[in-house]
Amino acid sequence: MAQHEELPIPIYSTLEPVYGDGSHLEEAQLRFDRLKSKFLEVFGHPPDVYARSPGRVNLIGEHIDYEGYSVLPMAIRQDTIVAIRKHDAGEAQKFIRIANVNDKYTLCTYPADPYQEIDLKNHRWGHYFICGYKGYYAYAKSKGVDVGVPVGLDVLVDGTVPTGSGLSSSAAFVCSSTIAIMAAFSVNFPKKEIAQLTCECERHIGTQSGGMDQAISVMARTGFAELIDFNPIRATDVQLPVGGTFVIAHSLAESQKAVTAATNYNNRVVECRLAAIVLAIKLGMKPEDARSKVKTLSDVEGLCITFASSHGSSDPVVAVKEFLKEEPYTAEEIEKITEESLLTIFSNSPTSLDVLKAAKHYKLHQRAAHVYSEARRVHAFKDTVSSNLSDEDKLKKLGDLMNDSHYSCSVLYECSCPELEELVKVCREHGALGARLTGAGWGGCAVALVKESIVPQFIINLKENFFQARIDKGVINKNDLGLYVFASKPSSGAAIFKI
Ligand code: NG1
Ligand code: MG
Repeated sequence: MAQHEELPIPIYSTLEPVYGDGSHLEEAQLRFDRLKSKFLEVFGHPPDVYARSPGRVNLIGEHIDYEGYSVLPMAIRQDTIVAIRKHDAGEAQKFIRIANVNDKYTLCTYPADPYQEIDLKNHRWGHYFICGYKGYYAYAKSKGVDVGVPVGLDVLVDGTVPTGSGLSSSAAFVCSSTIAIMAAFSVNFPKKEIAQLTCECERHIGTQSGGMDQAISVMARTGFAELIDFNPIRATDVQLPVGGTFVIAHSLAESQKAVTAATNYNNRVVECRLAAIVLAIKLGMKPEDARSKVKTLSDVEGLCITFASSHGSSDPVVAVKEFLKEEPYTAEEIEKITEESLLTIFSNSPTSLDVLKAAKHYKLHQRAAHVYSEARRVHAFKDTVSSNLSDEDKLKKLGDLMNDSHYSCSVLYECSCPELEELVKVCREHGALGARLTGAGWGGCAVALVKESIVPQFIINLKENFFQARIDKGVINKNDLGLYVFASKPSSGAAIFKI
């Protein structure tokens, strides 16, 4: 039997396979009915087909996917649905019109040109659809699909993943867009190819993201978290121990990653690349080889094995301690080691040049120490799950690993914020076995591992000790609390609906 990641996106004629039965199904049915009537109202025709792709919560493995290391997320129930209609080649309408069920997002119109550049200086919500549009054409062409002349597309979007929350609303949107376009053109590819192509095309938005979010959104299976490996992308089912539940809670600080990329997300990608190059040189690689060959910290791990004979350990964390100083590096200090200016090293990457412009210094030691130790924690998490320990002991150990991960994100990677610190603390004080920020950070959500038996009380405690003050100040509405704190079970991956 083919591995599930080799299979194409499933196509369903009913909602049950994804939305189950009972109240969720009713809710989903209403959502699709509303989508269809709004589509008719806006565009004057019904949609041809629908695609959905879920958000995700990352359980452990933060800011290491772009360094080539495995991560361990699970899909959540919240998702983005894209309804689409393709115009015929003969029709006069040659635009891509993207509407949203939420009036906050006004209609975006783009030319039907798959080779258009995305205007990053003017961020518009529709840009995420265009990422998928460009990605589909580039990939389909490379696979020899006859893509024909570009035609107009009518698109209506309905997303329930909270934005800027670290739950990957962006990947849910890019993946559902790409898959909706494929479905409109009656093309389908293996899931792992779609995971790769959506990862690459989301980079058109200007963040140098890794592939975690798209991989889990496309490849998730109901009931499992997934260990995601890269190069090549692979997903391995991880069955979580019974008796534990993951509760997701929003810090209510919104992280606008596309807007703050130069000082936050992309800054860390650049720092990791510089840490990798400097470390490789310190471990004996020639500067010109390090500059051209070393792209990520995982590329340097092999060199640590040689260093083991003299230092008694091949652990890259030991190499970091030995070779990268704790004080931040200036650009000049790094250039002395790399024997090349930073502007030249990153000359092919405009978004990295933006980082250099904004950066005062570079914390190579801290960033590398986080990445290598976090990569190890992901494997410890996976090994704990499949160990012979009792479920109780497993849960305790998983909680400890999550706490360690948070500490590393907060202190070494500096991607937390005061609201997240407070929330994580409140989670731990009220019975969480472990709690950590999830996703890129700088705002967004925390995830807590909680014994199933105390989940309702735990959520009440979070409400009283974190959210109530914010409700009183009018930051959120009391009736919306369920959107900001909820228990989550591993949900299913992307799907196409012909209903
Ligand atoms: P969020 O913040 O959920 O979009 C981002 C990246 C991931 C990963 C995490 C940090 C994108 C699309 N996603 O997730 O690839 O690097 O941060 O672990 O940029
Ligand atoms: Mg995102």
